[in-house]
Parts: sequence; structure tokens; C-alpha cells
Amino acid sequence: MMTKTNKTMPEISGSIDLPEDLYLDIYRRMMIIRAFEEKVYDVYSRGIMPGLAHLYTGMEAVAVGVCVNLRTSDNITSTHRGHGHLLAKGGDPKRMLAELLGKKSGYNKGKGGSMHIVDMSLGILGANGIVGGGLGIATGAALSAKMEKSDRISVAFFGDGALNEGLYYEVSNMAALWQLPIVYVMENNHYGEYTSTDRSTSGTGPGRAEAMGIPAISVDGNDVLAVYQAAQWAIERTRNGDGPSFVECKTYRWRGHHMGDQGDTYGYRKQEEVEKWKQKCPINRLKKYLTQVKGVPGLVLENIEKDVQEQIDEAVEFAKSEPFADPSEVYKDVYA
Ligand SMILES: Cc1ncc(C[n+]2csc(CCOP(=O)(O)OP(=O)(O)O)c2C)c(N)n1
Ligand SMILES: [Mg+2]
Repeated sequence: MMTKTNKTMPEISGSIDLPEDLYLDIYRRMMIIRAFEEKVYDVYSRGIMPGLAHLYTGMEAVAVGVCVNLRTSDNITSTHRGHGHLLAKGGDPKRMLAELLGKKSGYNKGKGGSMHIVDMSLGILGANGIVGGGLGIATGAALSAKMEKSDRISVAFFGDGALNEGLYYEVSNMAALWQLPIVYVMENNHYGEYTSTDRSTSGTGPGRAEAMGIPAISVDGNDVLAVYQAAQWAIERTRNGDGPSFVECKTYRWRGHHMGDQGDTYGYRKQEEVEKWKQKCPINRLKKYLTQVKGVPGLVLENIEKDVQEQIDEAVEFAKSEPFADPSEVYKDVYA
């Protein structure tokens, strides 16, 4: 289907001109996610963190390339692998780590953990343990924005696995029919748990979106500048009233599906494949671009790395030192 906007679909360029501040902001946000996730891996491995987490390491370019194009008032919904989206939208690492460690000062007073973090003041409508669940919430938020004649939009991040959830077809049909202001961002990391997309999915995300009448683009999700350009196109047309858009970002998670999936435990991915993707590190790629093409001194980026590491180290110390909620509060705030 050709729509008016399909004709203006961007040619993704390998080199774009953004203000230096924006480049550095993108670099910092990606570093925050990397440092946060590797710290979570560390505290979990040392038995300091209860519960479970699904790490976003390796996928940083997707959340950041999209979220730097958003306003605070725009809504996002996230997934079970949610830390990256939350941090990219401005989530507070201290309150997130406090939540992961079950502390009272955490986002959900320590009762939600990794998969339930919400910050309405930042438009973060929640991580979500239900695969595909955020698609319904984000589409509902887009409907409410349209009814209120607001120019805020929704972004639903979801995985290749969620693409096969029935809910997606119900809500994307409504979004296309009613021209709702929503951008569907598919994070194709090539696996849903321990099953490769090749074994689970017929056709493609963009193909399915286009069948609904939703303009779609597919980009290298390890290239933050490509994600940025695709997201900018999608967000602009959606905010301008042209209806929903779809962006597929092809990427890879470096760590296991969750903390219990270590190394070759389940034998579903070859180590060479993981190593091959690590060579395509989205952060190194941006660093190389900024230093070699844009002439940013390496020291500037190294200072950001140092700064971010200190910020995350402090956040973990804060989370460790905070108290647990009183046991008498266990049933409080469970339903809102
Ligand atoms: C409705 C539902 N079905 C199954 C699960 C179990 N589950 C948790 S994560 C996951 C895989 C999701 O894959 P994908 O959407 O590709 O996200 P990724 O983990 O790759 O980021 C599954 C099947 C669930 N949480 N919710
Ligand atoms: Mg996946």
C-alpha cells in the first residue's frame, strides 16, 4: 500500500549532522543503560538482588535513538526487558535500583521489581511482564490523546516474540482505522526466549504493519543514527496527524534471556553468533563515528563514561543503604 507518507520515507544516511550536545546526550544515555545493566548483572550475581531481570545490554541504540526524539509528555510502554526504555526516557537510576533491590524508596516501593516500574511524570506507562501487554496500553493512551485533541503521541516498544501476540493485531487495526498517534517500535533481537525468530515467525513485522495500512521502516538497530532517523520520521508523521507508524530495529541481546540463562545453559545460540554481534557494539560504533568523523576528542567521551559509572555506582550504594518497606505495608498500594 502506498500512502502519502510512504513517499517521504527517509533514506537512512550513514552520516548526519546533529548538534554536538545532542550527540553527547545520545552517547551519555547509551552509556547509562550499559552501566546500569552491567551493575544489575553484578548485584544479582552477588545475591544482593532478589527476583529476576532481563538485561538490555547490546540493544541500547534502540531505546535511545527513539526516546531522544520524544517529549516528556509523550507516553511510552515498555516490556519485560524494560530498563533501557525507562532510562532512555529519563527514569531515575537511583529509584530504579532501589526498586530492584526491593527498597521502600523504589519506584513501586519495592513491591514491583524490574517488570513493573512506572513513572507517570515522565510518560512511562510501565515495564510489563505480559509479553505484548504494553501494545494495548500504548494504543489506549494514543486513543485518549486523540480524544483530548492533544499532540502527545505514544510509543510502544515490543519484541519480535510479541509480534505473534493476538493483541497486536487487534490494537494495530484500531490504530490504523482510527488514525491514532502511536509508533510501534519492534525490537527484533532475533529470539523470543530460546526460540529464534526464523523458527517462530512467518513474514516480517514491517510486512504485517503494511498489510494493516501502517507505513513501516526497518533499520539496523545497532546504529543509533539510523534508529534516530527512522524514529524522527515516524514520530513526526504520527504527531502531524498522519496516523500510526511502525519501526523495526534489528539488534541483539548480549546476555541471556534472563539472569538464569547464562552462557550455553540452554544451547539455543552459538557462542560465535554472540561474539559476532558484540563486534557490532552500538556504543563503540557511535564512539568511532564521533571521534573519527565528527572530530569529538576521545577524552570528552571518556569523561562521560567516567561520570556515568560514578552515577551508577552511587545509585547502587544508595539502593543498598535504603530501608525495606515495613512488613505491615505489604498489602498497601497493591491495587491502584
Ligand atoms: C503473554 C506472555 N506469554 C509468554 C510469556 C513468557 N515470556 C516472557 S519473555 C518471552 C519472550 C519474549 O520475546 P520478545 O518479545 O522477542 O522479547 P525479548 O525477550 O527478546 O526482548 C516469553 C515468551 C509472558 N511473559 N507473557
Ligand atoms: Mg526478541
